[in-house]
Amino acid sequence: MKREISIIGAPMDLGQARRGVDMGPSAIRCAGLSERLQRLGYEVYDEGDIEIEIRERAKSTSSTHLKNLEAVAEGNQRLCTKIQEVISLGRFPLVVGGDHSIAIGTLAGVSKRAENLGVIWYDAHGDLNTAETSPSGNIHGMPLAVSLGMGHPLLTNIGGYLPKVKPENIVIIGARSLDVGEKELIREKGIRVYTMHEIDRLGMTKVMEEAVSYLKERTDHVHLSLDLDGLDPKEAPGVGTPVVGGISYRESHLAMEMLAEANFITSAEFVEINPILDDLNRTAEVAVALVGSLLGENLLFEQKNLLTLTSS
Ligand code: Z70
Ligand code: MN
Ligand code: MN
Ligand code: MN
Repeated sequence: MKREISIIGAPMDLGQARRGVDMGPSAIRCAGLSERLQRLGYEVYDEGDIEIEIRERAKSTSSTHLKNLEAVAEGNQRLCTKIQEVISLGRFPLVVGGDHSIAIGTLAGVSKRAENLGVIWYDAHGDLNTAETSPSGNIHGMPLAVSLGMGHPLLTNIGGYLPKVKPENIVIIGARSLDVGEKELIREKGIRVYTMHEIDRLGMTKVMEEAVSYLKERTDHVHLSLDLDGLDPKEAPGVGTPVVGGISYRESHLAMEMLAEANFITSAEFVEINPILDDLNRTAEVAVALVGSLLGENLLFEQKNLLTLTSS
């Protein structure tokens, strides 16, 4: 039986202020996502895009400084429902964004089947702000805190349960821009973080070996949430919040290949690609190449078996 993957587009731009990130799913499709996966031997179903309110109609109605709160919550509830549908068909959910606020819906969708969901958060940022600590009111800076059950109830209750993930089941990789409140939360909750300092010091090989064995010990499913701004902006320029000194293209491929070897990722999302800010469609092309590595391109090259992609 062919392994099945569902591509789900989430053209969300309401979790932050810059225009254009809602075109991310289209840019990734143009960069050849489906074809890449088909060539690897997967059966690919493109589920199209989740409906997201346009910015012009998304004005927040409640008294909160969280930008576009209701529209972000509604889009994420739809994403959660879609993901649960895809999982019930036995397919691997591959979500393409869209700003990182969509991880709220993705995690709500994927964590229902898990006893102990593991999360790899590949990002320059921690995305661990709450309404109280957020310097911006941008919900894309909050999805990991929301998934821990911290934040506005319209967001934490998506899917009808909380929390989605336990702090000890999270590994953050690539962090180099953490706000004060995020650092406090990381310390208080004991979240495992590999900042750029650790990546430089240990090397990506060791970081990934540690991350994989740490999560294998304690989780039954692992979701990869990859924000393209985790990479260095020289190699992935089409993002809304570039931060210098990031993970290289080669280190990122190595990381994805090691995840493929570990054969334990059961869902993934690639977010924050903004084609308006890009150098042609380079960042979407990087994303598609990383998806290829995550889903076993190098394994095929070495003539090992392709991933099992168990979704149960
Ligand atoms: C900042 C905030 C953020 C992504 C920027 C930035 C958060 N910590 N997340 N770009 N993907 O506003 O909360
Ligand atoms: Mn839009
Ligand atoms: Mn992010
Ligand atoms: Mn980021």
